[in-house]
Amino acid sequence: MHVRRWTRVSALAAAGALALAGGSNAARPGGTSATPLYPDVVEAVPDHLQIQNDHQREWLRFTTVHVNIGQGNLQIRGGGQVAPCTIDGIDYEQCTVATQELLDAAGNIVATNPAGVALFHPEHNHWHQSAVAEFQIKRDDPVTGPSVAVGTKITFCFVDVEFIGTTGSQKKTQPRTYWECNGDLQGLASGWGDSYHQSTPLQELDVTGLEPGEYYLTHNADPDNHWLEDPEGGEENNFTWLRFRLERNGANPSITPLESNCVGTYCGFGGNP
Ligand SMILES: [Ca+2]
Ligand SMILES: [Ca+2]
Ligand SMILES: [Cu+2]
Repeated sequence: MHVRRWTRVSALAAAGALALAGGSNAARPGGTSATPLYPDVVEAVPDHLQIQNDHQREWLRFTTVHVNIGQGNLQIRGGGQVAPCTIDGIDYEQCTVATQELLDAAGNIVATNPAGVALFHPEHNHWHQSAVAEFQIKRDDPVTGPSVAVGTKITFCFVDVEFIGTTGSQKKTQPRTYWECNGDLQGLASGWGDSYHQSTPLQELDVTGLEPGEYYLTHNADPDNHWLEDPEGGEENNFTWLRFRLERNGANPSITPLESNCVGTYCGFGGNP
């Protein structure tokens, strides 16, 4: 996997630049009649659920897949400056301003949108986008039930890994477009999914001592709304859940997936090895 390291510029100047990430990076006013094609990010049903024991803790590990079912690519460009930052309570040495670029059918950039911060992730050794999804385990009800485990919003390198269409002609019109975990340009093309296997560091929630019973593993894509998605429902379909049973019959707890609220052909894309 390609890794690009940035030279850190003056920490003070860059920190000032990064502080702008919150809101002043305003969308470019039109000036063109071109219509953007919007991405629409959704979560496949998490798969490969498994309990791992590590240093007296029990971790629920799972594979996640983000899928772009929209007409347009999700394209994110880094800001150029690199400086330390803190995201959701975690300090990172190298961060850069991220900007979503909306493309028209011809591939021209017709609008931009502030997309938070991208960071160099030392454990994965490549660049990630921040707040890609948030995972929780809930009891009783997937929306209103009490949380029994809450993960830090996950950060992720976007690349096109799995094509969700079924025919070769579909693939010709939706080609693989993004394949490097760069800080300066990442994305998820229309019709493509990107996965992190459950063996990847941080694909986990702490379930130490959780009593036997049924629970919901919930996934919320784009929890900080960094990305403009399809105005026709694309912002409303980001929440999915999987109900599962946890049993403790031996030394190690076991997990049985039960059902999900996910509908659509993309739901099963967590199942690849
Ligand atoms: Ca969506
Ligand atoms: Ca969004
Ligand atoms: Cu990574």
